[in-house]
Amino acid sequence: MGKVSPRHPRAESLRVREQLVEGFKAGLVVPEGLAAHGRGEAFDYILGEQTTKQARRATEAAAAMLLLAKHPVISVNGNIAALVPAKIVELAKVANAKIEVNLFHGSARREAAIAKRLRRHGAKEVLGTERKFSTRIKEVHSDRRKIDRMGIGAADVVLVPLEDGDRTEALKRLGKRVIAIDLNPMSRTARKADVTMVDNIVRALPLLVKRAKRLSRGSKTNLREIIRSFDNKANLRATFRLMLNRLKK
Ligand code: PTJ
Repeated sequence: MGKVSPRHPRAESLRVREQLVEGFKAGLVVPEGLAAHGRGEAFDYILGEQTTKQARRATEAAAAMLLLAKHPVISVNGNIAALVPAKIVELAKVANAKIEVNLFHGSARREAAIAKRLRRHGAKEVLGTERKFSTRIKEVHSDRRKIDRMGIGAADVVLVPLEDGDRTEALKRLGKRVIAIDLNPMSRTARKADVTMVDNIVRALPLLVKRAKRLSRGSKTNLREIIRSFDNKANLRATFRLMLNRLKK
């Protein structure tokens, strides 16, 4: 890892930053992505930089929802492609999901670079880069309105790691179920999603893959029961209380 010793007390956090900077230099990440990561880090610090009980519960529900979906789609942006490309590909295989590049700061060049990175990690198909399948959701007021007809357009469940609230609301209006990964439990995305994993994507994705693998060996009745008994709002409130308690201490 670059110039930072693995014995540095903040080695893991610094390693993730380095990975993101490398992604920036490789043309995957936008400068805004670095700022967004910094905001995430602040929330992660308050959470103790660990996966909480609430995040585990949400991850279980997210895995169940992906496995029960008819057309699950994983939406990928620059930060995700830089930090967890292999896990995205693994999750797509386990959940039989499609992968779609969908960017807030749209750019054909970056779309191609992200798709290439995912393919290098074993993705057979990456949607969101071909004009002929491209369509628009007018409810979205950013470049993210451009979606793939075969991907998010046809999806019943969409996983949106690192999201802006605008699209989550639009996807909900279109009748889709949304799974979000966002370290900010107060964000519009976190509040509007059906399942919100308040966790760092570098921990959340590996755990989601593990849970999906385990649950895929069980029954559909069990998956339905996991979703039925999960209350996203209550889970978010519990996460927020945990953060407040940590701040008080
Ligand atoms: O690659 P693009 O063009 O799609 O752009 C990506 C960014 C991240 C710049 C874009 O999606 C954006 O502007 O996002 P926001 O609106 O800043 O929201 C990002 C959210 O993700 C914030 O609530 C952060 O707290 C959260 N976040 C940042 N890093 C992480 C994170 N959540 C989980 N894990 C992280 N590592």
